[in-house]
Amino acid sequence: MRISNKVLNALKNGDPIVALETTIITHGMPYPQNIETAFEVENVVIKNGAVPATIGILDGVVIVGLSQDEIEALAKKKDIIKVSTREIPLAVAKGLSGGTTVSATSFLAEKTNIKVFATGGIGGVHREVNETFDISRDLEELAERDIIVVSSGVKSILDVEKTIEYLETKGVLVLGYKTDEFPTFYSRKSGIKIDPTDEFEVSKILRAKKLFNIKGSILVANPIPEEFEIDYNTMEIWINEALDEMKKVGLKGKSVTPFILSKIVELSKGKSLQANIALIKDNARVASLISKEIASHGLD
Ligand code: PSU
Ligand code: MN
Repeated sequence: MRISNKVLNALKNGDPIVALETTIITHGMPYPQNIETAFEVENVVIKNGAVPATIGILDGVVIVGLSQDEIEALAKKKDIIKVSTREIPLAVAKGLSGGTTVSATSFLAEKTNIKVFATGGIGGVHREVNETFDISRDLEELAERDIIVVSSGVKSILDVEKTIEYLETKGVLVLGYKTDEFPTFYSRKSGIKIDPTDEFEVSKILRAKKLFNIKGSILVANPIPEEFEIDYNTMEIWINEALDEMKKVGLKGKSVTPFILSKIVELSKGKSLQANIALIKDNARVASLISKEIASHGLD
């Protein structure tokens, strides 16, 4: 495992750091928007006064704080694997390259002592869970880790209500960033009420959590900026079409989410991609504000 000098310095000085995942680059977006977005997201973090730590695996080496060249190499590589926590040792042992999912990135960020992580959407309970058993490792990992994840909620390709229930069972606190409604990625709405919060309160909650030694991550759900929101019903049509296509192809397991994502980009003629880029940049901004607030007060 290698930690970049920039991230090492920030850790030593107690500067705010924001972890970023790479499955979004390797499996979540097409080339070249994936690389452009990765760089733009890092710039948003820097502009908002924090240090970006993009995490991924290159030729069997886990890297916390990928350089621009390394991000580019990752985005262009063939045979790149999607790495959730269970695949970290596999990639290391085989010398493989991989994009780390929310689960693997949370695991590695916590190992490095990074407290805040920004992503687009986390994985969750799939709509046909009764038949498929498909529940993302992300949910278990968030329960076992102690990190703050900023995401735009979860995509409505998932069963949103079941995902929220699951997070409750597993002890993951779900809060809305300046909203009392859980967002569903492309849409700011879901009809599901949650407690609203802001960066000041999140940093206080973290200190209280430490006081009582309560484990489990906090999911801060930040709704997509209004101007990029996609109408819920239009999205529903595209999602159902993508799910039908998936069933026809007979896909299962870890290729399900990447397949649906790329299908929706196709069906929406790129509109979903623009939304995806806008929301992850805004999540990086909110994560930076939270990490700055935590860094300025400490955790004791
Ligand atoms: N949802 C998105 N974009 C993504 C992902 C999820 O809108 O890129 C990625 C994330 O890396 C997430 C992973 O951790 O997919 C979840 O995969 P699965 O559903 O197979 O657990
Ligand atoms: Mn799955």
